[in-house]
Amino acid sequence: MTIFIKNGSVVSSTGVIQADVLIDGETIAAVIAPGDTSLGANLEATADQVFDAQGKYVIPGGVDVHTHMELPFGGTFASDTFETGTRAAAWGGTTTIIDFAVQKQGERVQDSLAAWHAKADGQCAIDYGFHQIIGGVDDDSLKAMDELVNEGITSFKLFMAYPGVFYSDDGQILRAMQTAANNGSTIMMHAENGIAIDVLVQQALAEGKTDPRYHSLTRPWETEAEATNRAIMLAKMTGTPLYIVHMSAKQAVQVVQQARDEAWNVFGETCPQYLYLSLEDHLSQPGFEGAKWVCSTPLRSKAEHHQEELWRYLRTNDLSIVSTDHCPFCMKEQKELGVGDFSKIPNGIGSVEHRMDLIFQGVVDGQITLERWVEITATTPARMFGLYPRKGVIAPGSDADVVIYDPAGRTEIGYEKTHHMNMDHSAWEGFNISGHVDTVISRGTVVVDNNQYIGTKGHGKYLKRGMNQYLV
Ligand code: DUC
Ligand code: ZN
Ligand code: ZN
Repeated sequence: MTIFIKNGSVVSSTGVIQADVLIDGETIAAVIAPGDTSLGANLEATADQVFDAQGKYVIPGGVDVHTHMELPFGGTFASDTFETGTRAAAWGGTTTIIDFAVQKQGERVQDSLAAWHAKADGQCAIDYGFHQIIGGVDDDSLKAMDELVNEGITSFKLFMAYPGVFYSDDGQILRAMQTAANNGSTIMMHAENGIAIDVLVQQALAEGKTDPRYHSLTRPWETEAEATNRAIMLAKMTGTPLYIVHMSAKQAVQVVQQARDEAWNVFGETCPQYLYLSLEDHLSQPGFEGAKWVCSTPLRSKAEHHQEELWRYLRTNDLSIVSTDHCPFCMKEQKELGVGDFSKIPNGIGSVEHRMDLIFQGVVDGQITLERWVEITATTPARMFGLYPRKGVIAPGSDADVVIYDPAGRTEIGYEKTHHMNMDHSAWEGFNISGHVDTVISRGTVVVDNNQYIGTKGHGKYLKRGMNQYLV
């Protein structure tokens, strides 16, 4: 099967060129400049399928390195399965996800990984890999980290938040970081001071402050900045690369910036919700509506100008990646668990379908360049998590994960409109994007075209990953 994409503007992290793209089987066969007939003059005529991308961008499929399909959380499970979540991702131009296998205290890491394979294998519409959450750092789980690296799981997430659930203390973090430094893997950190947050939460509840907005007010920016600094210093002691997930506070990113200025291997990630949504406009909506936007780290105050600063840090590469932290919960029977007590609202927002569009809007708004859009949503995620150049770039030999994106199109995001995630609402209701995902190709198979999903469950393959390619 060959596919010929003609007349498009092929976008990479380093530039935009007019070129045709030839796909042969599952990989990119050639990127052909206008007038270059060295591969034959008649490629279009002999191709099995032809797309005319005149006036459109041809980009590598999105790589979302932070999703939580079926995550057990707060007495329930994230509402997307690997089947529904990866289908929604495909709709939105994402062709690779990396999800988190979850080990809790007392569980064998290898068993938790097997459980994640059991959930995902044979279910996915697009390719997928795993990070491993270590929720119980002990001799056995540290040993397992070495084993997993040999199986292509090269990143481990620890939590400084959620005491009694996923939380690791500083000694545990240090030991896990020493192990990672030794085996070459990357530590991913949920950097919030969970011990302090728990005190603030109990005090708020005792004062009758139960509405969803108190979720943010009990997780002030200091709890994120303090934990970020502590994580960086612990990582510095061990020499392990450190990737701070879902950053929302500008003060915390400033700490990352300082470490990067020292050429330490510290990297920051943010998510679309922190670039667009706020405490005032979303989390503070009347009644229980704000529960839709309860996630951690929390949405922050618009008045404090975090959003502008996060965009700026994306331009300066102090934030390297935008992923979603896709963790969807329905209002009914899930978010509702926290009626009358914000601390019982399951934490998470569903965005896996909308990341490429939402960040393209940043290009339209002049926040980032076209090249930077591709870099922070596809190329850097692939390089940071050992998938490059198989993923994240349109180049001969790379997997044929390609999106044809129409900058003249429109995408009206909303539950009744573009929504394919397994949720009963959209956190992005009413967002209108100046751009549209027209065609999505996953490893040489067209999975979305003409506003139709034509992919199949089980097409997506498990990805064994290499090491972080950004280390200095
Ligand atoms: N944050 C969320 O919003 N959901 C799941 C876990 C997390 O860290
Ligand atoms: Zn987290
Ligand atoms: Zn997460």
